[in-house]
Amino acid sequence: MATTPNPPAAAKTNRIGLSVIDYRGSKSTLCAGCGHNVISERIIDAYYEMGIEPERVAKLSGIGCSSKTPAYFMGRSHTFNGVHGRMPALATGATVANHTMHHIGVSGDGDTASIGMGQFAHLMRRNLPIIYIIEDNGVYGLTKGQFSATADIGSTRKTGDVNELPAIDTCALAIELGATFVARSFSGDKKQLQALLKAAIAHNGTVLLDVISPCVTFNDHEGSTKSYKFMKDHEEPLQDINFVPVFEEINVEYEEGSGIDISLHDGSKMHLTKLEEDYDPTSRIAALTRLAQAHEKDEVLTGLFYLNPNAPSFTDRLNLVDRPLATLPQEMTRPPKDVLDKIMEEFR
Ligand SMILES: Cc1ncc(C[n+]2csc(CCOP(=O)(O)OP(=O)(O)O)c2C)c(N)n1
Ligand code: SF4
Ligand SMILES: [Mg+2]
Repeated sequence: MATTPNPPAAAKTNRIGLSVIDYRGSKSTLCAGCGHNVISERIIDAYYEMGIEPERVAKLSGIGCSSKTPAYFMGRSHTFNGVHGRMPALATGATVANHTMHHIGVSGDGDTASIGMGQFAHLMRRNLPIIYIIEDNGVYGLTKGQFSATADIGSTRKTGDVNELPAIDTCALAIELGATFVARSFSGDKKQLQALLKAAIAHNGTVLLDVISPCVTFNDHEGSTKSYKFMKDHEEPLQDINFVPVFEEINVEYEEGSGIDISLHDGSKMHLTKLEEDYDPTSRIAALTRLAQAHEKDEVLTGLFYLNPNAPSFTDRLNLVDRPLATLPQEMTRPPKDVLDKIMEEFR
């Protein structure tokens, strides 16, 4: 007897009716196994799960393998791939021009901590509302694996050369400079990275997310401190992070005193189960002290180091109107003729 085939299962959709395919980009041209590809996957999942319209997202980047990745996620979003180290200037302009969009900047450790350092510092001190991701592999991948400024002292290249300069800790710097959500993760830590990205989307202010992202071609060997093996052996998570978006009910019950809850700008919540007693991520001093201790102990600390959900962002301080500046009519953007005439009179 002929049987009727089952109809194909409907694709799963998020709260705005889109499927995860709607958040994908072009096929990656990066090396197979590159940590950057995994981060793109997490970004796709995070925006899909948060139900953000892709058309409401602007992606900014500089130059490097990492800076190429915005082409590989959210193909329906807006993208500007700029000059090496200049993503922050682009991001500042784009954010001020239309702060009703979600802005995400992707940079590399070279793009940020070498040529882009000046721009990075000023973006952090302004608390611009943007997610700034550093895909951190300790090398300039695109130009064939020179040490970057985040390479740890004593780490070796494949050729055996030893890095003799101390690393710049971009997280410590970001906290010092004024960023209001500062975290480090590892491309191989799916749960932690996903929770941090979703919380980052809910935050109003600068999110600096440094993600250790091994370069399988130039920096994944014995002796490297940014390899998959080194990270698997040395990652020290500060907390177990659970994120509950504002549109979902909290259905996980936590034992009293098992951690801390933090409310984010949009009403979403983070529950941090402490793996270290007494760590307070709302204290800048605690964060800077703990990062300094991690350096002394050669630990690769990950997790949420610092969060201030209440500080005004750059666009709050500017008191911008809630619409793109380019759509404002002339009557709102220039003084009327009689006022201009009066000013001109004063110069006669
Ligand atoms: C003004 C300028 N200087 C130098 C370069 C060469 N360059 C291209 S990418 C890059 C470094 C990229 O390293 P990183 O940001 O860590 O990205 P990765 O490739 O490791 O992801 C350099 C030095 C350039 N493109 N432009
Ligand atoms: S060279 Fe390194 S950073 Fe660049 S795509 Fe290949 S693995 Fe990734
Ligand atoms: Mg790099």
